[in-house]
Amino acid sequence: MSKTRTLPITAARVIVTCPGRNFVTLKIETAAGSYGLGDATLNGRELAVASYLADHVAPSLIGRDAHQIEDIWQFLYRGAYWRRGPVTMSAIAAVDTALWDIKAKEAGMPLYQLLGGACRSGVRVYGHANGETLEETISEARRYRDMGYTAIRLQSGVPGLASTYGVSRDKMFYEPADGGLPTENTWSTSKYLAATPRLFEAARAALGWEIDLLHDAHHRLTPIEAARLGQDLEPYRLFWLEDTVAADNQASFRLIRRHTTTPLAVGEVFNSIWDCKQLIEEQLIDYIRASVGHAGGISHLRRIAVLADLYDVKTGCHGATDLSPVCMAAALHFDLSMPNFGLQEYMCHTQETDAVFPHAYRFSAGSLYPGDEPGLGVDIDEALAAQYPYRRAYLPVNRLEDGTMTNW
Ligand code: EZ4
Ligand code: CO
Repeated sequence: MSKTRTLPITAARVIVTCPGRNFVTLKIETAAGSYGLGDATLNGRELAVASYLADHVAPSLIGRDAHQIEDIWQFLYRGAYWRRGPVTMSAIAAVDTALWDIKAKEAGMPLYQLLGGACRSGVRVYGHANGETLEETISEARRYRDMGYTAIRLQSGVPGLASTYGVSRDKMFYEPADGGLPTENTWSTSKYLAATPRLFEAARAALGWEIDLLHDAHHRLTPIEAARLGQDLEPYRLFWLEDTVAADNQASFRLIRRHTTTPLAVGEVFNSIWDCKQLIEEQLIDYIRASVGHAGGISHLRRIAVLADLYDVKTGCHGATDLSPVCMAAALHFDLSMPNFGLQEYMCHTQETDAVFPHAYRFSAGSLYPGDEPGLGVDIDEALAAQYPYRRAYLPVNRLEDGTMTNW
């Protein structure tokens, strides 16, 4: 019997950089000279995770065996006493992702091979078409179709509202964290509910039925409003309707589900299996959108996906620009290896971001391919990263027209 080889962790460093937007990256180094990366970016709360990692997690990692991914996960989760929450779980996710990166590099394999191998040839993604007007949104959707996308999310300005979630000036890089202090937006559910079915009616007339269409309500509805929107959108056969309600109360999806056959997706803000256990077990959703970066890393997201598979729920990982290329690469290895993969969100990063995080993954004909480099296939150029210091940035907040705070 060969003796088990240990791989002591020698360093765990947090790198904060802002190549157009803020990213927090954990770099774990081993005694063998190998290293791994994990994304620890939590949009608008970046430095909280950076401190959690640098001040509390990193000192306790030194000397541990980098190969013991599950044990380290349990050590960080159970050992903190204080469980779950986005800051904690983003920090654990970064450690977990970096350790999987190391293990795959040590094995000389792309990560998806260690996770069981590819279940499909590539990872189908959806792009984001958006515009101030319905016409502009549809012409953006045509542009995405011309780029090869086979699934497109449509978000449009709402007549009577000055700004809407998902609509941006820069058409390739939607960046909601737009202010050194939170921007105040105004919201009207009745205006939105009137405009949205018209958008999809026009989209089907213009784009036909071959393309998959998606939409994100960004947590702004009550369950009965969500049920109404789901019904009104049924004729347009959405691939999914995302985040209709804030899912704090998982049972609230029973009401939505009772009334509509529009497929439901939720979970980009979830950080553990406990946020979606009831949603999955009662088959109240069709796609679970939890991400590697916010839901405890590859190890924990696999648990969620395995549970989901028992109930015919597929994965639909969050993949907005605030998830770094490290997280995107991790998502692709995960997606490729899971039997119940559904669809992956993909928003390109800026050239500045791609330069800081050189990566092997590539887009082709509507899908992403993680590449075959050992590990995640993504690196960080630390010298370049250091040229982009952190800039405080906040997500917007939202008020009803009478001034009441509501969900953004
Ligand atoms: O608003 O990631 O589906 N994607 C989304 C995103 C979220 C941002 C918040 O940081 O809802 O655009
Ligand atoms: Co969303």
